[in-house]
Amino acid sequence: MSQDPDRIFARPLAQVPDFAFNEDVVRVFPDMIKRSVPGYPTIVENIGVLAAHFAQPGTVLYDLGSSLGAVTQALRRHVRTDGCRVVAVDNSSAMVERCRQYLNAQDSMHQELLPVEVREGDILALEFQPACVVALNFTLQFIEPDRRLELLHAIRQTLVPGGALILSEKLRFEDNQEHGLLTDLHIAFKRANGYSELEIAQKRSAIENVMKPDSLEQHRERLLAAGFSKVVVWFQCLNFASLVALP
Ligand code: GEK
Repeated sequence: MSQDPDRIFARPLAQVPDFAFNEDVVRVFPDMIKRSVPGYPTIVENIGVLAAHFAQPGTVLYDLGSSLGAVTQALRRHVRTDGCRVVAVDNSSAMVERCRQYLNAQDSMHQELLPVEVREGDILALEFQPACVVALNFTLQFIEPDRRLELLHAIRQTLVPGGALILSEKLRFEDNQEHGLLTDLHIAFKRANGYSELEIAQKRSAIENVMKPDSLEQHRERLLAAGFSKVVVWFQCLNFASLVALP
């Protein structure tokens, strides 16, 4: 499978359209997310490690907003618990189609992996089965802000005792100086990964209407309001963090 370099915003665009998870993005997605999200490979691999800790026999592990299934693959590398299965859900048909190809490739190279089902659909409309692990890896920030609590509530309801939600997000900061510094450092990270000033500026304008980050305080409050009992930050790099929320 091709792993094309991300050049989507390399040329000046007369009008920058809103960012969409279409075929052009799917083609470059592994390169794009690695060069844009500090800590992404570490987060993905360790979601597998964390999931193995929380896994409970006979339950489901969900990868919500699965894109190309990087988290699903990590779950299948690390979790060996009896009777578990993985359900990956994304509402981009281009992502789902390519994700299935990646998972077929994983199946052809490894034995005894957890069974997996990739569904095309809206995670807001999902009928959940009892789950031990739900991963929202950089997905909640793309959900309409006024639907986020409802989704977290549904996840809380579906988690079995001993399970966990793993939530990774880009953060905004309530302190202006902290927000400004971490934003500048994130731009430096992207520059160091080969993105030009034009690419950085055009990507920012494409994404600002579709991706709405919250602060850590908002996440904590909302998770507690959804019925979670404990929220722990297990990873942060610049303005990107991953949390574990316990039922
Ligand atoms: C990874 N988790 O590589 N229902 C289903 N999918 C959705 C919805 C929705 N309502 N809204 C957005 N998506 C992945 C990365 S990317 C994050 C996740 C990023 C999907 C959308 O189609 C996209 O594939 C994914 O959520 C967000 O670990 O690109 O920054």
